[in-house]
Amino acid sequence: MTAQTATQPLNRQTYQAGDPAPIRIVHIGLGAFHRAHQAWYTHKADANHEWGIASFTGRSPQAAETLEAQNGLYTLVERAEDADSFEVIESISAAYDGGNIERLAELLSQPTTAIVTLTVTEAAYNLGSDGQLDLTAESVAADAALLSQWWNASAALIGSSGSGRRGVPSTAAARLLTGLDARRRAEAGPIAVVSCDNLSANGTAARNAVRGLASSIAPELADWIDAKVSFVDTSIDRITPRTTDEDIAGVAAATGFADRSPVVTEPFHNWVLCGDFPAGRPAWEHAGAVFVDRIEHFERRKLWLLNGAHSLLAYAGQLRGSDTVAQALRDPACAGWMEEFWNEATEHLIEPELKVDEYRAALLARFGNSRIAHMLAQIAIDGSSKLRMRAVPVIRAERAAGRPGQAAARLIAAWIDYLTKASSDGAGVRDTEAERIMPLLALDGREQTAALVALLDPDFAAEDGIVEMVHTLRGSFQDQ
Ligand code: CS2
Repeated sequence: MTAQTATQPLNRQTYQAGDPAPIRIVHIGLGAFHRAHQAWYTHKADANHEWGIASFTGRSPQAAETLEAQNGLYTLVERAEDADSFEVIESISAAYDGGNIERLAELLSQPTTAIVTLTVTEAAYNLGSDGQLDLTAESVAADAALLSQWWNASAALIGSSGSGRRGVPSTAAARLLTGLDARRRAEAGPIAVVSCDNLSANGTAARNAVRGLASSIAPELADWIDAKVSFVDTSIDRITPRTTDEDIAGVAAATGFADRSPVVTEPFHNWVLCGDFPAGRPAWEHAGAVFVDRIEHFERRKLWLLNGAHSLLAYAGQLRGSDTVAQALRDPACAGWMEEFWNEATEHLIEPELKVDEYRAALLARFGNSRIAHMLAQIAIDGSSKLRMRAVPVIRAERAAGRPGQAAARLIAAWIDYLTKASSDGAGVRDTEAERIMPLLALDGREQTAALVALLDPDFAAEDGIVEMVHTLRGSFQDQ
């Protein structure tokens, strides 16, 4: 696509947007998905501009700097099979570097701040296979030591007595805990924390991460969290690939605004939420969000059918030479394995309101949208934490029903084959647990399979037949 000369930069003045809405939502994890999802829902639902978002980056400050230069505005490109449509999203009132914990604490100390949303990736919760915070993980241990030091100096994590305080916690849980402690001391009242990451029981996962850290520092912090923080469970869905330079040029050509940070996403969107918002919330239902009393079955449908299939295509597809989801789906072998995996998972998605047939048909169309270049390499990252949610539970459910769970085991086999290939051809292992994975890749044959299966679930390695089944499926991806 060739860009016409963009006529003007994008900001609240050039776009003639109103003043930013007052900040009532704090987000951690300013990335494309957040901007295609929670920020879009808020923009659509908040006609009176009452709910502004302050969005903090996860790691580097760059995304915040780019967005701040545009006063929080960006273009959302909805990419359908036949055409793009463009809309400027106005709900982000401010963007900050995630390391700016003083600002985070300041915002959470305000009683008007009602919600913290999170998109920090599955791996960033640092939970062990028992679902509890892994206090031995290097980043967690470092943050626990830092926060304990601050606490021991002044019985507070941040604030007036902070002179001489050094360092910034790196994990999302530690940053959030610092902000929550400021709220506790300001007596600013209860608040909702809403995880929007692809974890089953993501509200409990967020609680385990934050409360686990709190209780390692001081019991009163954990007690305050128990009394005042509502952890909301959600199932979130919108396929959002990384923005490319071509997308940036396309937005300039189509809109006349030189947006340096547009987001491209599919037309489909879904948000299911379950839990309390003690300090209020936007009417997200006006934008299509659904509030339910029971969410587990919706989570399972999304994590298994969409995300599980994504991971299967990511590993098997790349082993067979595909680069994108749409390409892998056009490969009959990959499409067949995906259907087999869906058939297994569907056995355990029995609630009629899940409308699994419709959901599967819609997924085929969504995955097949070849105008969305969803890179398999992007999906393949952090397989260890993803497969614990996407493959392990399906195998468990199948075995409880007296069947082997072979199609889900194939996903694990594809992951291991992909890892061995990536490490031997020099591409490297892109996984937060790479340091644990790398030595296992030096093992041979069945021993290697057993070790990697055990990394996903220690019980599996001990259970009769699972390692064997995975091992037999290995090496089968390139020959069909
Ligand atoms: C994907 C998800 O990268 C991945 O692991 O499976 O990001 C997926 O695209 C989203 O969950 C869709 O809602």
